[in-house]
Amino acid sequence: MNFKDQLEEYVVLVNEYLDKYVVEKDLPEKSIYSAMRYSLLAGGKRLRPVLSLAVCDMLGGRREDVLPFACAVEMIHTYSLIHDDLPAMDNDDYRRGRLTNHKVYGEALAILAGDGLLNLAFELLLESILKSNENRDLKIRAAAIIAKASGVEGMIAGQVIDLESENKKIPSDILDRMHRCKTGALIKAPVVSSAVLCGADEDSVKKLECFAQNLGLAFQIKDDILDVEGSLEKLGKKTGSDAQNEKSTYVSLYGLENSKNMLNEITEKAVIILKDFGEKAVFLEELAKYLVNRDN
Ligand code: GRG
Repeated sequence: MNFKDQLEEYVVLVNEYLDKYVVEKDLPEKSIYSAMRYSLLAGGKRLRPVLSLAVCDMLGGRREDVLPFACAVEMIHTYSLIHDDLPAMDNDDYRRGRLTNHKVYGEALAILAGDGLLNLAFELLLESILKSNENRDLKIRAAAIIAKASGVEGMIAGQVIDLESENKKIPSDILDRMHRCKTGALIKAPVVSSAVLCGADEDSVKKLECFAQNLGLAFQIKDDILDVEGSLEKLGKKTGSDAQNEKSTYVSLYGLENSKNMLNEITEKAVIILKDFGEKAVFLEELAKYLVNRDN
């Protein structure tokens, strides 16, 4: 299968799973289901679950074992976007090509929709662990990786650094830490948790972790570039917000051209690591290159 068709196949699998897992309910509290689904099923690249599924296929694992973990990460990611867009955080009006959650449902319900998705993600992980005894230790290890990556040693740490570095120039080591935590942790988690679930040996897990670390960094550099060069129509969110909020970014620290060179170099590093996995890594290799040229 060619790259685009394979990518589409993964995205469809994820969308169908999420659509079935988070369903509308005719209950007095039905607005929470509507608010969660509004952001969860609003498109999005599904990069994180796609990474899980691609690692699974590369390692010869079972997709049905990995899919719940992959979708739990996407739910956590969507919660973080809903909260990140709130007036108390980045105060954004558009996300995934539509009005942000709080613009439609109000701030209070948007906070609860984020909380709801975060909780549902862990319900899904626990259900998957409790379902059978098979590979239970691996599933627990995978869930622990996801929990840590989304918590105060991962994504939330990055968000705190981000909030506290508005309107000031931060040194490059703090910028690296911020992005390793805020964006990198939730890109590394689906890769590493999938490798663990598929029973990969420690050496392969380490290599894939290193691949994901570089991919996460490259993804963030591209995100910073798109905030300068992208458009609302293609990105589905406002551009120029980093400059407006006086945020330190790779572009503000190193300039546009240097950032583009860094993006290429770091992507190349990620791709080289995949060589150890041979032919089977071709999708991940193409995905890394595709992300360099993405416009959303
Ligand atoms: C706990 C109140 C509270 C808030 C937490 C942790 C957090 C809010 C926000 C940080 C997460 C964040 C917004 C990171 C930015 C990462 C990033 C580049 C997001 C965009 O990811 P894409 O491009 O988006 O993959 P799509 O829409 O394609 O899924």
